[in-house]
Amino acid sequence: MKILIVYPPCRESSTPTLPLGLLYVAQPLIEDGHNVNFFDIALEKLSRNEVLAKIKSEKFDLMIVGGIITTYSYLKWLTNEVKNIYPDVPIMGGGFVATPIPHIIFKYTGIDIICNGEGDITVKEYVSALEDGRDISDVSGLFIKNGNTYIITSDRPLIKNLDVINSPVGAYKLLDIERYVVENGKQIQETLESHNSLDSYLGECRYFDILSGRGCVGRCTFCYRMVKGMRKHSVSYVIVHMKYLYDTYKINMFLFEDELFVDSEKWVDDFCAALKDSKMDVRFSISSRAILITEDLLEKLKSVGCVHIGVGFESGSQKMLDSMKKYTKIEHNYNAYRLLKKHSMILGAPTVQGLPGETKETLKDTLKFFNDCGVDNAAFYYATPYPNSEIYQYALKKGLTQDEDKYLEWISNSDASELKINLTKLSDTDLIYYHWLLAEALRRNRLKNELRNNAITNMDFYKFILKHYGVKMLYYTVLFKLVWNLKNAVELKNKRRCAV
Ligand code: B12
Ligand code: SF4
Repeated sequence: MKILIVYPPCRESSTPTLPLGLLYVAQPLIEDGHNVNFFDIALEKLSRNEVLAKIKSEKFDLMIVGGIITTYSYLKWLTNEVKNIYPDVPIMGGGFVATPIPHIIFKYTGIDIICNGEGDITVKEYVSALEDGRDISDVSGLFIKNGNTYIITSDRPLIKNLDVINSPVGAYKLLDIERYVVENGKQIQETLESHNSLDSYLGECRYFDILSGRGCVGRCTFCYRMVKGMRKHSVSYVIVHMKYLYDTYKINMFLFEDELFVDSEKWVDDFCAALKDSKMDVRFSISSRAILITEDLLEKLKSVGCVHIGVGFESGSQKMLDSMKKYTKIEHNYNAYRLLKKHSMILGAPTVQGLPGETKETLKDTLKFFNDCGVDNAAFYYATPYPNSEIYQYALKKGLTQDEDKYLEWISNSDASELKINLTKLSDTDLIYYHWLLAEALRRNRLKNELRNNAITNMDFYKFILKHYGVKMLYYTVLFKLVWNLKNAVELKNKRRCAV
């Protein structure tokens, strides 16, 4: 069967991100001998007309689409257009943009079938049933459009042993991998350079996304969990995959995209030992929870090339951490930050402001946490309800997102650094103001740390001031000049009046 996989951009101007989910969907189809083509729209940087022209030039029996919720608007446009051009070709959707909202997808887009959960086995069985002309409602894990409503087929059991899924090494060949490796590599290299971590780096950064497992044990109120629980690949599976990428694409910087790399101490120990034995000279980035960061863990990870750890700090207010069900104490965040600094590892700390219950006091607590701790690398996001998260249900109940289609259009093509919806009793202005104060605190901390470490030269210092305060300085200079000229004009006028 001829299959066209299309990856719509999560943001129309964004740099390409490796479409991991769709690569895992493509792999079993290639193994089954199907003729698969992959089209990453963000990578090709095509206009909408060019996209349609390209699709019109292709012949295919099935189209597959997926992505995150911020592609909703693009996906809606694209699939409706494709349905007009090829009314008889089925369109299958999946991933975070489709699975949580079948009622919306079937009503507003051109998608006919949605994968309910993991796609690795479901897609294989669906395509095989389609090809053989069998009844697709016998395939587990599907939502099938049926007039104005839809059918839900039997549940697809979770794949218990993740190692039965082959790494998508065949699917990589469908894409121009070099582009992702280099374009993302440049960005990562800048981050490493700006944190003076070049000493621990290996020259040109050749970057790749990879998974060591799926899922998370947490249940934070702002997070969408497609499947329950957490599963890890075996250490040997991960090392073999890394070695393939190291040998084939010369990858020297891996980003583990799973939410929780640090699962058990034993797994991490075995991983570090196996990576050492493999003799691969690589660097990597992982994610963990603050509570799991220990001195011993960091020493082990650093010794085999870990340079960056993402830890969801989320807030500096214990009240907010509790209400978002983070199951973390502020002390864990302090401790994690202290240890990461001690071991000169880069921290990536996403935080979220504006969840229900946020007040000026809780925001001040977060500000205090940032100032006390001296955190110099974090990302500030506004609480944005994404479908099927607990706060999405809250927003629906409160009538804040009553027209779901309009709301999903509104949050499309953007990220949570823009205030899209206010779930608090604070005014929008207050929320934006505190957000800005936090960003300022971060900049100050960065500057202080860099000065303290003597890590910057005078030239760097002036560059930093110009970069972060240049526009403000320009603004104040213009304002000052205006006031000064006004004052002079008034004085001149007075002098003239006196003279007359
Ligand atoms: C990598 C990543 C990103 C990347 C790129 C995302 C991408 N490639 O699409 C970047 C960094 C850009 C990103 C950004 C954001 N992200 Co993000 N990100 C992830 C992350 C960590 C990994 C995604 C992944 O590759 N998973 C692994 C693959 C194998 O799983 P999968 O994609 O689910 O695919 C499987 C199934 O879903 C299914 N499937 C998927 N598609 C299809 C299609 C068909 C037809 C079929 C049959 C099956 C199928 O089969 C696959 C194999 O089983 C996830 C969390 C996670 N670990 O899943 C969050 C996640 C996707 N991100 C999320 C969010 C909220 C964001 C942001 C909006 C956050 C923000 N702070 O602003 C931004 C938006 C950026 C923007 N608009 O510019 C949410 C998505 C919520 C939602 N409903 O969409 C997630 C789930 C995190 C969370 N738990 O809340 N993200
Ligand atoms: S926010 Fe992080 S810790 Fe919380 S459930 Fe999502 S992935 Fe897990």
